[in-house]
Amino acid sequence: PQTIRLSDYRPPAWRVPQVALDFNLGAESTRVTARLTVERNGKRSEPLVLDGQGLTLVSVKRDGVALDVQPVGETLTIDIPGDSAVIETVVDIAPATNTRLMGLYASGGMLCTQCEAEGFRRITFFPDRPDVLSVYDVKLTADAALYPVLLANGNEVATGQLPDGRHWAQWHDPWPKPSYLFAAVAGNLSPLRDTFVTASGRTVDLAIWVAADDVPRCAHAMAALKTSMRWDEVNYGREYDLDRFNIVAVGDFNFGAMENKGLNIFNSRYILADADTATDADFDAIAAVVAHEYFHNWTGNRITCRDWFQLSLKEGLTVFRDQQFSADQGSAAVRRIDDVRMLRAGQFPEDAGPMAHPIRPDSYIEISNFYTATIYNKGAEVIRMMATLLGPDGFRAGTDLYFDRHDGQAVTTEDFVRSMEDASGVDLAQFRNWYAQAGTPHLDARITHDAAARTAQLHLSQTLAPTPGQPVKPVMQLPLRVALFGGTTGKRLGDERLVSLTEASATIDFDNIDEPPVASLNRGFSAPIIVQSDRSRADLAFLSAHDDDPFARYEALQQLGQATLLDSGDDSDLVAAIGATLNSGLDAAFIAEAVLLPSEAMAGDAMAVVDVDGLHTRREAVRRRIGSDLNAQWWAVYHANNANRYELTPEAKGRRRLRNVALGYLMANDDAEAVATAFKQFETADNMTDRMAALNVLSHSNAPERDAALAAFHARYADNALVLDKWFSVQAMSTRADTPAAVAALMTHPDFSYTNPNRLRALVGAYAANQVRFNAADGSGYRLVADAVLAVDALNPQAAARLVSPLGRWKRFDAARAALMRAELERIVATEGLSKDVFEIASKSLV
Ligand code: B3K
Ligand code: ZN
Repeated sequence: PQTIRLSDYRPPAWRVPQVALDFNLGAESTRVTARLTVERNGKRSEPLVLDGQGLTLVSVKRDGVALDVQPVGETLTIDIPGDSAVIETVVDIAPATNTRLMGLYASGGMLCTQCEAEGFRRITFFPDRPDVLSVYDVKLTADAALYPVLLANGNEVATGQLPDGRHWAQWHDPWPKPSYLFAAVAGNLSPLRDTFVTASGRTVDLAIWVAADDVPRCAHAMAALKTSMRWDEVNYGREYDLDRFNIVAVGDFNFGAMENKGLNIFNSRYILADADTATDADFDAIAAVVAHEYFHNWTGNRITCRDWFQLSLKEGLTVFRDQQFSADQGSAAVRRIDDVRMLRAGQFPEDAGPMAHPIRPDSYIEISNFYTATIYNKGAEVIRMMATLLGPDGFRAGTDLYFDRHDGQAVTTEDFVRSMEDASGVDLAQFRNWYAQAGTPHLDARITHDAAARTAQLHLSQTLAPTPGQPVKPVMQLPLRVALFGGTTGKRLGDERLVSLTEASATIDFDNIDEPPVASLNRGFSAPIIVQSDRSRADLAFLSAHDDDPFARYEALQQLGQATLLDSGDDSDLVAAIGATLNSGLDAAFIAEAVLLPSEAMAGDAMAVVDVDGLHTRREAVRRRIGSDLNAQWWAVYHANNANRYELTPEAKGRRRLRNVALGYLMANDDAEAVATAFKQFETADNMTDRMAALNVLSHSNAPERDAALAAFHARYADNALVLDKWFSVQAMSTRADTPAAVAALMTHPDFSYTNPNRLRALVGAYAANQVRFNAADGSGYRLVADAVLAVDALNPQAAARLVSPLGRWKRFDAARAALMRAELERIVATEGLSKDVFEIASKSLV
């Protein structure tokens, strides 16, 4: 397969200011007639080259005259003598057999589209690239009984009935957009409706479209939509720009959701929620994804990407915006902890592995493989660092200038950075390395104290290891929030400082330091880096009790936990620090996160070679010790946070979380009272958070209540696909030794399906994240995942490719496991007819 390079970018030879699409819809066969008004872009003499994939071409006309042309491979080339023309193509497509879920496909009786990044070419012939912006007129015609609702981007301008039982709707989107933002839906759907009055007083009709039974489960998503619309007006000065905003939820969807202009299409897991079926984490994720897609209306749609190498222009910025939004809705500290946990779990391993790429990559084989934690989550960290360096006013001036300057354009990350610089006067020359460099910088920090001179010196030095294709690294600019605490008084010594480290090493001086200081470093996780310091276990325990930055306080306890997992020594200081945190009187949601041990994956990332079994044994032993030494405290926490009535407030969510963390520690020793308590909670819970938490702790247990709970859960939710996903996941993530066999059996369960991406991720994706059981020494986990990759690749390459990366981590493991993982990667690469999606990840993983 061909490698696409950023350095080969050229502007399009033809522009397409107008598009008229006419869909004659049917699940088995849909006819698409497209009329493109094309104009030569400058003086280039090239023909018009249109992309098309899997289309059956019926006819082509140029200015009304039939042409005798045929596609070659995946392009259709049309000669145009003058500087403009109207090109009309007619094609047939087959939604019902479209298992890739790209282009127009069928899901649960409805027809819907997914175009980003390159799905529009599976609907019609088109220059399917983000720098071609067009105004769309779309007519949808379909059977009125099967598809009573017909939706497309923008505003509905006309509808009508046909004598044969079919009907039609005509939609117009006044905002020029790239083809990846096109959307259409036909289905038997019911709306939850609402309205929103914008800052300038326009009323917007809002609707969330789902199956009739699901309408009551849309209220939370609707509330989140309205909150995010207001939030974007207040915080970024961005108002919605159409009279309608539609959201459709579908059961078969390759990722979370899609920001199509005025017609967002969502994976139903990010829309549907009620107390009985969704956990607190689900509710939070729904609000975050609804906000994210809404925020794309400005960061992505009004200003879009010039080419797909610029993907982080819209994704990093929009993730940053949704993180800020979520931080404003509840505990900002806990939200930051979640964001960093996700970055460390998903992005740091990527940055340290074979697929490491900068947030602005230089090349790709398949763009779908680059919707990564690096582009999204590290991309958001890069925006956050600029916000830190510019300060709130400078950053807002920067985004204002960006919206002003580039509205209606398809631009680059460089355009964004220049707006930031021009508006604030801050020089970001060195900072730009963050866009071009892969890898996670390491920072070494040591503190020295001169008691006589009453000064302290913080010695900092940074390194960035080579990554594939980038053997030599430049010095990065690291914005570091630091503070010192007095080791005797426990008080902060002076103000927090923002240090901008621009050299390989530097010493920062502090005056008036009268007691031995302990350094609080990278507070708020101000830079997405790995910090190594000479702080002792006592220093970390001290910070976990005294640091006044909540993230740093959490981090101190996590680092103490990490140190405990990595050495076999005494763990009583950790137990004491956790006990003290439980008694700190801090917010329950914060305590719940702080007292959790780092995951096995997190601890493994810090080892030269991951010791799969040793780490599991050690972590379980530490957990049992925390569970038994603090037994009385855990019971007290468990009972003190027992609500008698379910509420969805931040306080109630925090109490549920802490109570369920306590239940986890109580279950660490599998004692009878804890098992009985968990089972009772499972049976009597009035909400999914508590029911699922109980099922989760039971899933690791050998008690008979475990199987009883799993059976009851399945029976209760047999008709709810989203809840059944949880039933699959909880078994795939069990630490029990029989999990590999259990997962193999679940692969043949009647409710398992290779074609539904949620179900696939719930079972196979969850299993691949179960460090101790996926990495079973006999290689059975690797074989199971590789078999799944090959089975799914024939149906849905994007979904298959996502499952390959766990195998690509072989360098991190012992020689025996590495050989087994490589053997599976080799088997995948040798398979005939492999998609380029899977080929790219598997072949790069072998290097
Ligand atoms: N922009 C979409 C992602 C599309 C993924 C294509 N492979 C969702 C989002 O980031 O909002
Ligand atoms: Zn996005």
